Amino acid sequence: MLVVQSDAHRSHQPREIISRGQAIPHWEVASRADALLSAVTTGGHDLRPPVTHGLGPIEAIHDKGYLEFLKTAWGRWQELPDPTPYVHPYAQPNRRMTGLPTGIQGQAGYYMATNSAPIAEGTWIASLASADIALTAANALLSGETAAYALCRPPGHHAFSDLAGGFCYLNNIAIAANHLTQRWPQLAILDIDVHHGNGTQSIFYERNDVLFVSLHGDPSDYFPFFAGYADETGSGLGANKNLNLPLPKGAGDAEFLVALEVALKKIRDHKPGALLVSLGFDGFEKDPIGCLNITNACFGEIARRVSALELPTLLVQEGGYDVPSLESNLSSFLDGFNN
Ligand code: Q9C
Ligand code: ZN
Repeated sequence: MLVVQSDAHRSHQPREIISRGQAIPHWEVASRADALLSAVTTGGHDLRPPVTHGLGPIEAIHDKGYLEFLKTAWGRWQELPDPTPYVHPYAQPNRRMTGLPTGIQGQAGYYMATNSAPIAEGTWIASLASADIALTAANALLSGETAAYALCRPPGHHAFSDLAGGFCYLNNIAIAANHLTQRWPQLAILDIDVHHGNGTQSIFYERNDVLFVSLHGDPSDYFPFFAGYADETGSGLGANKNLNLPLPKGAGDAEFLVALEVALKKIRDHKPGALLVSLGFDGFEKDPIGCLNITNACFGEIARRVSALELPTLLVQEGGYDVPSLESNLSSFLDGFNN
């Protein structure tokens, strides 16, 4: 399979996130990409670097003020008294107040939905490269490849048009999907990361061209908490073009595969010209922040069923935090996809 990857992600090394009021080491680390790359090299896949696409396709999805914030936040933060090397939000807007402040401290809260997407010195550069990886892999489908894997880091599915969150800054899969609508007027996104793809859902919620289907841990007691419920089905033109399949905490292969069949039927009925997959391995049984019990073999079975749709398919890397098992989980998926 054609794989797009780059080393640019290394400039994004935020040290910690705030979890339950405590600073803990960040889960989304550079060694994740090394482990995923090992699977690609041992599998003998065809590696290529990303091509720079500029801001055009990114501005088609993201708010201008948000992009300006991401680009300048770290430098502006350094001008605060006693600056820290990572931008973290302090006060955030909510149901009762939503004004847009001018200062960096207030803007950090305005543009960051969670305490788990800090901005390091190289976050902007790495995020741009990650979006370019998805776009370059998308272009491979335009040139006739039947499948491509975008080894994106940082991940993207929790990023909204104007919000970073949950380890994500730019929504790589949304940027790539929007780019592909020039060629395929009907697309589908299947999100199998253990967390609901709240950013992606929001971006396409009122569109009828891009169907969004997500399998994830039940958000009633799991991140991202405020979206991912079964009654979120799309609105306006997008009515009935959003499907959430929340799974109970601890669900395993059998329950996941039953939900996957429901997802695949919804996708077939939409008649997409191509498919994009938000590929997370954090549903794995040993994932340190997961809530499901998916086995290594099941990732291969998921891939076999997805590839049986026989659609041009773009695989976009999202989460997966048990670093020692990432290589074998990606290998299982890529092997299943090719069989
Ligand atoms: N105690 C992705 O998988 N919550 N993002 C972490 C740790 C945030 C996951 C809490 C999880 C975000 C792309
Ligand atoms: Zn995740």
